Formats: sequence, structure tokens, C-alpha cells
Amino acid sequence: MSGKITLTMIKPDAVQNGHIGNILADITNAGFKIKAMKLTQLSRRDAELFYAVHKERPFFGELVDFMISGPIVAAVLEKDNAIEEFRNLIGATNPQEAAEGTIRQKYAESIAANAIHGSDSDENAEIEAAFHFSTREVY
Ligand code: IDP
Repeated sequence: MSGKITLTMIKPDAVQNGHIGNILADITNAGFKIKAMKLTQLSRRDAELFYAVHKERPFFGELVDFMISGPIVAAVLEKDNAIEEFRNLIGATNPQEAAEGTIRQKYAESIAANAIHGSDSDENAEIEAAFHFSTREVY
């Protein structure tokens, strides 16, 4: 079994469309514990740093513009096998390909405005949690 934490962001589209409550309910009903959480807004520099791994991709500019377009909810979540379990809960990157009942299938608008982020590895979960939260803010 791999690690116990993942980092999520409820993205600006889902916050703007009033889905915070429903998404948090899906997350906790799936057995994740919230270890840290905040409503915040990324600066351009924050978003460029967070998504630096994608900086050569053609959609990088669109992704950064979208991620800074409004507030987000960042959270550290805990569950056994957190990365895989959470990526199963949120569904495929493109909501048109996301399985029935997944968060992206239910709440996302498009492949860019796709409602929610989930870390893709244990190592990145630690890096992304530290990006958003100090150790004192993780319970
Ligand atoms: P993931 O979030 O499902 O792990 P990644 O491939 O890591 O998907 O892409 C990061 C984010 O970049 C996606 O969640 C989405 O917001 C955005 N993105 C991915 N592919 C595209 C695209 O083809 N056009 C626009 N935005 C994209």
C-alpha cells in the first residue's frame, strides 16, 4: 500500500459554480479525512510554480490564467492508498471521459476547467501540501 495523503484543490470553476459543499461531501463520504483546508487565491507566480512541470505544454498559459481566475479551496486529505483512491474519485482529466459518478463527471466544465486537482504521486503530494500549508496548519 502506498502513502496516506494527497493534496486537492477545488478549482475556480467549481468554487464559482457553488460546488464546494457537494464536492467536500463526496470527498468525506468516500472516506477521506480533511487534515488541512483553506479558501485562497493563487497569484500568477504561485500557479506557474505549482504547474511548473507542465510549462512546456501548449495549454500552460491557459491553465495558469484559469487557476488564478478566482478563489480555490486547497486541502490535504488522508486515506490509505490516497493518491490512487482520490484519482479514482475525481475521474479522468477530460470530464467527457470521466466515469459516471466521479467528481469531474458531475461538476467539471471542460478539460481545462475540470473542477478539481489531485496529486499524481506520493512525492508530489508532500511537495504540494508544503506549497499550500505550513506544518502547523496540517492536523
Ligand atoms: P490531472 O489534473 O488529471 O493530473 P494533468 O495532465 O496533470 O491532469 O494536467 C493538469 C491540468 O492541466 C488538468 O487538470 C487541466 O486543468 C489542465 N489541462 C490538461 N490538459 C489540458 C488541455 O489539453 N487543455 C487545457 N487544459 C488542460
